[in-house]
Amino acid sequence: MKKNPVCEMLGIEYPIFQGGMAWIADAELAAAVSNAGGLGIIAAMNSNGEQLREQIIKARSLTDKPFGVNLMLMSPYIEEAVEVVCQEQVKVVTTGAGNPARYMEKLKAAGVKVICVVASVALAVMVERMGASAVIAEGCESGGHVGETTTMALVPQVADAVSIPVIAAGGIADGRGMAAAFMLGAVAVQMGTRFLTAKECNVHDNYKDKVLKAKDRDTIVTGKRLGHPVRALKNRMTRNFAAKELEPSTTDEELEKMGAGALRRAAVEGDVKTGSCMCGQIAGLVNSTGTCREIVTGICSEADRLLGTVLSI
Ligand code: TUI
Repeated sequence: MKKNPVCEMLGIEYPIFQGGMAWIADAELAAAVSNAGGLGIIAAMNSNGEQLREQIIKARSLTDKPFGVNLMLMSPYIEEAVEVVCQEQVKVVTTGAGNPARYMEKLKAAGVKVICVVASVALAVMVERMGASAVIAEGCESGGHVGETTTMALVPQVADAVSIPVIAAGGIADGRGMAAAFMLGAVAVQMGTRFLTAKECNVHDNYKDKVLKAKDRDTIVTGKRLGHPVRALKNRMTRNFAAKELEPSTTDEELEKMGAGALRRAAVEGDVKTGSCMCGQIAGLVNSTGTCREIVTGICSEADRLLGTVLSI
């Protein structure tokens, strides 16, 4: 890889971020990705302040490379999480699932770089004005909480609208995806689904197996009615949810209750029938495990080779 603005800004070797997946992206996964030369990211979503601090300290014991924390803005622990990342002087945070306006000044004053996940050009422009160091343009191919625009359409429009670096996410799991993202104007990529099957990922084996077996049309988006659409693998839970969501007699409270705790049930307990296996559309391409090092270096060398080919035409 040639000189890269995101690598230079963060002091990492390869322009690959690991998505901050709730209940999954722990200190061990983040440290493994950082040790491989990418940016590992700890999910703060499922931790209170002290649990998050433990994860940050654990990551520091496992790697001397930079890593980040993902602040999920809908988390019940968001205020505590912001406090802890400032106190612990975490180098970089990513924000997602909302507008980070309320926390920008505090984070920046503590010297924390803020990189915001955006699903629209409007939010990208807004966070640039608020002092974000970069944006992650995440298309609706992603797993978990999704916007409405595809990566192919979102990334070039965001790249044209902002001057800060753009990281592409959603539907990327190999060197072809990374090279394509670069052609659209991104200078780095973030991947979640690809790291679900990594050797160092502690997600339950039942969840990993389901991702490994998934085909192209095996994900579905539910929860649109509640204002937070979520992409996950089709199973009993999502089929049931999708059917109930269409029934006018189902209340929003009933739907919220069905969704509550579902990700933890799948990711931690391995209940992949009644739990939610959040995962992106690219799962059909993820057919093997591998170490984080194999994933990061393999994808970068494939992208490098492809981009070289494109550039030498
Ligand atoms: O946040 C994610 N993905 C997630 S969070 C999550 S945890 C969860 N658990 C249960 C129900 C719902 C979520 C699982 N996956 N990705 C980042 C992301 N942010 N994707 C889309 C957005 C986004 C969407 C709209 C960011 C901002 C936005 O607009 C905010 C505004 O107010 O303008």
